[in-house]
Parts: sequence; structure tokens; C-alpha cells
Amino acid sequence: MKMGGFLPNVSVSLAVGAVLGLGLVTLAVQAAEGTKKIEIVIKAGEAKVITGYTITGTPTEIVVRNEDTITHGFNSSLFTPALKVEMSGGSLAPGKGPHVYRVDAGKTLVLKFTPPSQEENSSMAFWCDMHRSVKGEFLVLEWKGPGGG
Ligand SMILES: [Cu+2]
Repeated sequence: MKMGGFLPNVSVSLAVGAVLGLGLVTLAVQAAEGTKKIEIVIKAGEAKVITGYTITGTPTEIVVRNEDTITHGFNSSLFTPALKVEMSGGSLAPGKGPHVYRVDAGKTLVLKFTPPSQEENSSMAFWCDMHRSVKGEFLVLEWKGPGGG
């Protein structure tokens, strides 16, 4: 099931599901399959979210492409100190804590993790700690599981 854009079109999905006799659970199961990808491009001192949502309990990749000519940082309110994140293509900023990353000019930083369960759907902020103009947000949907909620 492919959903493009920054937000999945929830109202349309629900309407289609009702017509087909599918419950919300079925739609959520389909959405929960596979790895979710959040794609962010940084260019000319601004961050643009190309695809921007994930689901709790689902393996997730944040891909940050730096098309600028300077190094940028990446941090997010999603990253709690205990969250395990596998990094490639970038580096950890020394002495800045567990989740302050660096992505050099022309490089692509990939962060793999599984967002833990949360109370409700949340918009998560991300930002560069060195340049205030580089920031944005993506969506983390709470996955309640079959019969949950
Ligand atoms: Cu920056």
C-alpha cells in the first residue's frame, strides 16, 4: 500500500475501506508492513521533507540528503536517549549527546530505528543544531495492533 505526500490521506482511506467492507485494522495492518522511509533533503539552508511519516513498532529509515555546500546537523525530538539508532553515511557530533548527527556536504545520512509505542499520533520536530533555518517535522502514527486502541 503506497501513500505519497507528507501525510497519508486518512479520510479517503477510511471512506474506501468502508466501501470495500474493510475495517480500519486491515488498513493499518497493510500500512504497518515493510520499512517506512522518511526522506529529507537539505538545500540552500532549508530542509524539505519529501516523504514524511512512519508508524510505531515499524522499522524506519530517516534518509537525510545534504545537497548543500556545508555540513549540517540532524537531531529530532523522536530520539530519546535510550532509543537504539543505527547510523550510516554521517557521523555523531562529538560531545553533544547520543543523537546529534552530522552529515557532510553532498552526503546522505541514514538513520535506522524502530519508533516505540506512544500515546497518540505525534508530529516530531527535527532540526540542525548549527543552523536555525534548517528544521521541519514528520509524523509518527501510533500503531495500536489488532483489537487495540
Ligand atoms: Cu545546518
